[in-house]
Amino acid sequence: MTSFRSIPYLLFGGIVVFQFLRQKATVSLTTQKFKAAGNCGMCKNRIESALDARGVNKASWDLDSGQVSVTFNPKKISLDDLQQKVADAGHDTAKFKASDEVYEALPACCHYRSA
Ligand SMILES: [Cu+2]
Repeated sequence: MTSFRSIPYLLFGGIVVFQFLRQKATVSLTTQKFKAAGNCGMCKNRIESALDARGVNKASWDLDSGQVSVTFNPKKISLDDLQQKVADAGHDTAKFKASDEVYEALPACCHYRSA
């Protein structure tokens, strides 16, 4: 039988469940920008493919500004993870540098580092 003493617990439990459902319902997407080095349309495709990942809603790289604009769910993937993916594909970002090995393997037209 439900006694008065259990009411605070029921309320607390109700709040926990409510907050949980509310979090589930609100898919909080964020759009962030970061610099990524590149030269051409092939770079654009490579950068955007690298960002085709779980938690990413859309991503585009602008050739003129060298800026990536990415819309993602921060609960599923972090901005650092995204920058790391781009660096892994061969493109230096604001935060991470591509390894020389990956960079050298890019087609000549994509070599954005000055000699
Ligand atoms: Cu390129």
